[in-house]
Amino acid sequence: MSIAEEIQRRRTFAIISHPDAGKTTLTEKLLLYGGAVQLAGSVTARKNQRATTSDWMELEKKRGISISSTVLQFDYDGYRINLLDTPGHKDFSEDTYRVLTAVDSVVMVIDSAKGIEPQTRKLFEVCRQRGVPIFTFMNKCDRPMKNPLELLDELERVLGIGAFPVNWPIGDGIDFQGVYDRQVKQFHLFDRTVGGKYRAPVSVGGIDDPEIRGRLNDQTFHKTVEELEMLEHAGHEWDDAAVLSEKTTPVFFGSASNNFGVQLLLDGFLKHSPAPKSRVMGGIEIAPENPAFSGFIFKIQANMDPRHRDRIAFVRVCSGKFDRDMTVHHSRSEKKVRLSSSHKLFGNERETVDEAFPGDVIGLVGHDSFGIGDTLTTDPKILYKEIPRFTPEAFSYLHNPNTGKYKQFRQGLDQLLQEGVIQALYLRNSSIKTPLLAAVGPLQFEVVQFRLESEYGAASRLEAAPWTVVRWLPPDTKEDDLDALSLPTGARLAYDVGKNPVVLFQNEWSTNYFGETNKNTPLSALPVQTVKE
Ligand SMILES: Nc1nc2c(ncn2[C@@H]2O[C@H](COP(=O)(O)OP(=O)(O)OP(=O)(O)O)[C@@H](O)[C@H]2O)c(=O)[nH]1
Ligand SMILES: [Mg+2]
Repeated sequence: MSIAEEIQRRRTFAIISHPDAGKTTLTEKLLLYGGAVQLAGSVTARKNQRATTSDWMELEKKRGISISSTVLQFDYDGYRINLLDTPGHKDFSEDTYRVLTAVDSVVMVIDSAKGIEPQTRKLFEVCRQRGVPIFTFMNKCDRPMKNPLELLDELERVLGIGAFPVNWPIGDGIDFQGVYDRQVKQFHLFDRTVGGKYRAPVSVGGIDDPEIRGRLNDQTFHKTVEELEMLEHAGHEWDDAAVLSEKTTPVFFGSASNNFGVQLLLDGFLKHSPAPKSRVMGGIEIAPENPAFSGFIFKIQANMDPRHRDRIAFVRVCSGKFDRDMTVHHSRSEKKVRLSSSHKLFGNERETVDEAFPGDVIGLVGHDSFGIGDTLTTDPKILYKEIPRFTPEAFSYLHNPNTGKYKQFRQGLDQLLQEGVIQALYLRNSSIKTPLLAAVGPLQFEVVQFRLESEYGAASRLEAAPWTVVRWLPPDTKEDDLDALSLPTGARLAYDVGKNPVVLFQNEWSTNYFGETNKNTPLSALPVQTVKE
């Protein structure tokens, strides 16, 4: 296969939504229908745990929510799929937003009973800004749902995107029986399977098929036919160009937990979603066909596999071909490094990979100098600046209650900081050695404490700090200038990990007051040099 063909068959996408809409459930079902697992939940069922392939962390199993994104690579129908399941909770949105830099399209999952929820809306905006095409899955049609026409209307009204229904739900709630494929004008009526572990048996037929008609009661049949006529009347056609330019989102209905509509989503998505395309960086266009290998690190994760206890840097390949053992330029250190330990990823399972192409996400092990955002390339002129930063809004001290475990505590915390699980700040002129942690949301503290304990055997104790706002000072601010600032009561000066000076404020009011009393010192919500160009 030529490189061009390899690129064309790659599909790299994320599943996004508000918490609990069913992303992880849908991920699992895509694996089932994609032939990557034989039995939904099987990877972990073997170990007698009720969990999914993509929620593999202890804490995720315990809380039933995703706290970290997961990469799953598999082959299906000639495609090489790189699927990324993301956490929905806003406290973990930094992780989700980083993933959005690494994908070419997304599947947005909506709980059909709830419609568009706040976090979905935010993620949608990010996709739109980045020019990422969006496919929509209206999930949980097996529960009392909103009127499907209303759901389409909501997409157009709330998100301002055209909605094109690819299939249509037949009945809802306990009467939900399947979907109508508007492309080929066929009913797909499914049977439920126990726990949705196996593919749902399906009968397929046209509107005149007596078997199909016999399975539907008069009310459901007539309602569906009426709605379908209305849709026909509206006269929209599938328009690939409108989807790729984010003007329209194709909408699929179904139920992930019952496996209804999953196959149609998978096939429709693969056929119409984009292969990897060029990226523009600093005015230069880097096409995937560019002979130079290039990619960037969008995520770092340690201890994925308790048997290995190492850290993986996740790289999105953007151009050229990756070969195991190749030597590349590493942007942060400006050094040449040899990439020997490379893996393809499937949840927390990994397998050595010898080559990879644009669109692929690979895991590199054993490079302590790699950080989030770093570019790896054979052409040092290529430099990606993709990774977004977030402004922390929650601050806490993290104490080590057990001095005998100082080494584990420190080592664990350093690792988690490097992963970007949380940020650390250092108070200026302070004798306190206790780390001050800064998070986008408080659940991040819980993750740090849990992982310190379970992965490093280090207990910890949180103590709330009195600030709620952090602002960066101009990076060239001198120590003397810092001394000369007039700080409102309760505010403190500190440094971030990059030694950039920041001010911590108790509240917005105090932040504004600083602005008035220090008119020549502009504040910024993010470190100045990393603000996206
Ligand atoms: N009735 C019904 N329940 C569903 C369906 N799909 C998922 N669920 C349930 O919804 C709950 C949340 O599902 P998840 O897949 O964990 O949701 P998520 O979007 O991954 O959640 P986060 O990752 O924490 O944001 C679980 O209890 C699922 O069993 C569906 O089609 N119908
Ligand atoms: Mg999840």
